[in-house]
Amino acid sequence: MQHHRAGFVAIVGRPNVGKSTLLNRLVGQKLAIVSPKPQTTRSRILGVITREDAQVALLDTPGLHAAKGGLNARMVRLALQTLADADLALFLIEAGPPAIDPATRKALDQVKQAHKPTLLVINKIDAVPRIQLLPLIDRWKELHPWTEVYPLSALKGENVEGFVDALVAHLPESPPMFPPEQWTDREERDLCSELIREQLLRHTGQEVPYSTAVLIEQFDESERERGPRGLVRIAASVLVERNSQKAIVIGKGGARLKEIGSGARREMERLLGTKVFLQLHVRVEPGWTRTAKGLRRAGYED
Ligand SMILES: Nc1nc2c(ncn2[C@@H]2O[C@H](COP(=O)(O)OP(=O)(O)OP(=O)(O)O)[C@@H](O)[C@H]2O)c(=O)[nH]1
Ligand SMILES: [Mg+2]
Repeated sequence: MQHHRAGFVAIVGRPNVGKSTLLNRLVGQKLAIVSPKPQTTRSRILGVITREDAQVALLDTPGLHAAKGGLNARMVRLALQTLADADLALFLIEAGPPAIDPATRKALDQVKQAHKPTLLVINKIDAVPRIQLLPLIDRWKELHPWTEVYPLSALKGENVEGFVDALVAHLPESPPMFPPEQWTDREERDLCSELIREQLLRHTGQEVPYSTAVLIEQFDESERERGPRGLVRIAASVLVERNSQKAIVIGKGGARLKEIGSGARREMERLLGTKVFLQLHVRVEPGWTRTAKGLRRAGYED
């Protein structure tokens, strides 16, 4: 009989390299929000793949970056802690020219210091000419004794087939850690709160996304099971740090907040499989990203 394998796999790398896109691709569900802006992911997100012979517990993490304190430092700590606790690590980079920037070099050093078996994943191969790939692989092979080097495109799904097999091969023999029906540790209300933050990232520029948090104030499912008339009522607060940011989020005559709300509502309806009635309210919480108390109030418990 074949032995069952199971373990935790940490997905780490610089911001924006496609870690969350890869998580979603592998789990086959939109679990982590994705955006073209760096520092999209703020927490550790579990996605479980269960098969007959194995269970892979993937952990998406915030991007590794130079952080001075507050929310950003907390995000980097969380990523490094997840790496330290994992059985196997995936270090994601973006395909491109072989030159390595100092920030990527620093992230590589952090991965080396973790002393974990690590697969190098070269993501976004759809975005570069094939001819660039071999020199890039050679360059990176010189830098670390990778368990394996795996070029793929998380967005397009190129070369993703077989990737889970590659992960399983490096996991310890172990019984499953989660019941087969469990695919995440996120509650629906957390996922909904993130869907609002995703729209905020999409509809606001510059510093605003980094100053926002979303708190679900009400998640009323009492009318959910009414068949075609089923409904979930959700009320959420959008926290910002300054009055000027509040004005930006609301927009002229409330136009931007309306767009954010309807975008988020559509995504929630897809997730929950029912109609959603969503109310958003913008609140100023001065400097919440910088103090422990502020972080707690914004739902980022340590
Ligand atoms: N062309 C291309 N774009 C990709 C690929 N994977 C991800 N992206 C894009 O890269 C951007 C960042 O993706 P995310 O998955 O949010 O990146 P992340 O590493 O989780 O970023 P943080 O959470 O900020 O650390 C998004 O615009 C994605 O659509 C890929 O394989 N090819
Ligand atoms: Mg992410």
